[in-house]
Amino acid sequence: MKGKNLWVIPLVFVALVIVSGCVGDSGGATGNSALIDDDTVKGDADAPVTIVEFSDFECPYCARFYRDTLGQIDDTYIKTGKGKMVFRDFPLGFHKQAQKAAEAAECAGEQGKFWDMHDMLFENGVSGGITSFKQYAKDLGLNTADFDECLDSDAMADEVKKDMKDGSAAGVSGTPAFFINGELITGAQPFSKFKQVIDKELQKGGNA
Ligand SMILES: [Ca+2]
Ligand SMILES: [Ca+2]
Repeated sequence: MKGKNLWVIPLVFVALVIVSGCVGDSGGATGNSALIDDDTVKGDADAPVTIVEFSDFECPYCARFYRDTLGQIDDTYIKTGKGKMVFRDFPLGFHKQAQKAAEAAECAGEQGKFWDMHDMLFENGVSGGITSFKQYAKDLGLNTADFDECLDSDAMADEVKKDMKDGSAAGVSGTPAFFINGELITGAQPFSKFKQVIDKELQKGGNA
């Protein structure tokens, strides 16, 4: 009798993962902490806890994380120097605007405005495609000639692809996915989950 109910637990787990993230079809080995790469860091570079996010600007769960959780992580850990955040690209193939949106953020990053474009893309959406990304660049006061050239020439395409490849190799199969000092958290989980893992890392006293 007892044994019959055991299958319920893995099923519930799978359901939780599916409802809180955009699921792709890649996958691989477990994560490691050497995932910062060349991507823009938010916060103190020497902060003891490193949060690497793999994200897709077209994934509603990534937008949910941005809306509901990132601000709390920022206030509690990043602004206080305890944590730093690195954003890496994982644009899923069935999200038609996601690749170019990722490139748009990187092109803005070339002008020192990565996080501004990141916020703009999550707040205003990506359905307008390249036309709207160019408008966002204008609204952010970027050099639009340089931005448009960067976006139109696919200058950042390989950088975005490399992020995705690294993510897959580290075990990411959907978005958002996070490595907190190397520990993988998948989906748009509540702040309490991040707090639990980050606090554990802080108690350890630094980089894992
Ligand atoms: Ca990168
Ligand atoms: Ca990137």
